Amino acid sequence: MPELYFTPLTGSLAARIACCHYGVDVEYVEVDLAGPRIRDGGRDYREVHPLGQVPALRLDDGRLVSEIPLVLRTLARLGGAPEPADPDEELRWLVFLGTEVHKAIFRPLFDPASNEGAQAYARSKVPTRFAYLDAALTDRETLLTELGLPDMYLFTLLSWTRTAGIDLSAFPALRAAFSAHRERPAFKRAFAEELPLFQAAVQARR
Ligand SMILES: N[C@@H](CCC(=O)N[C@@H](CS)C(=O)NCC(=O)O)C(=O)O
Repeated sequence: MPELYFTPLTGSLAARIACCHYGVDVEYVEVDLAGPRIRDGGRDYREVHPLGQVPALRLDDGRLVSEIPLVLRTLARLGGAPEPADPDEELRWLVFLGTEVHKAIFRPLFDPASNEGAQAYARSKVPTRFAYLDAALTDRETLLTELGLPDMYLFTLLSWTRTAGIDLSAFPALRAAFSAHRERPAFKRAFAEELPLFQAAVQARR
């Protein structure tokens, strides 16, 4: 069975949503990013992924798949999902979310090594990036013509907005898509599975 290395409620949540949505059986292996260590047994996670980042997916043939766009696409294929109707559009959204939103906005806001200047820079990017997403979602709830991988990644990123102090009220379509995703069974289940793990990890750090 493939192994999915994850840390609760981080970017790897998108991968768990994909597993739930496409019915992919994986063994979940929890990583404490502070080490980074594999929580059970304490092995240095960099032996698995030299960058120490989650998600990472160990396939049955031993290959390690990393980078959220590829991890998600690989999980969709493992689950037997049809290829996307417009693969370029899927790639465009996954890369946009990874670079313009995940790394440009949330990383500087959450990284303990960040500073006020980096955080102000990240916040300055919110209006244009979120307005761009809002415009794309104005007459539909999904970034592609149907529910797909970009929505799983977007939901994951939006689940951090409250903690990051980002107000979604100026982006009604984005907020509506977020609310709709929250009710979808796979999204709901993945979040519900990770929340107690997240709370336990926070507790263990105290
Ligand atoms: N480019 C990577 C970024 C993944 C990423 O930033 N994951 C975060 C959790 S949300 C992480 O592992 N942070 C720890 C680190 O970067 O050292 C991807 O797409 O998978």
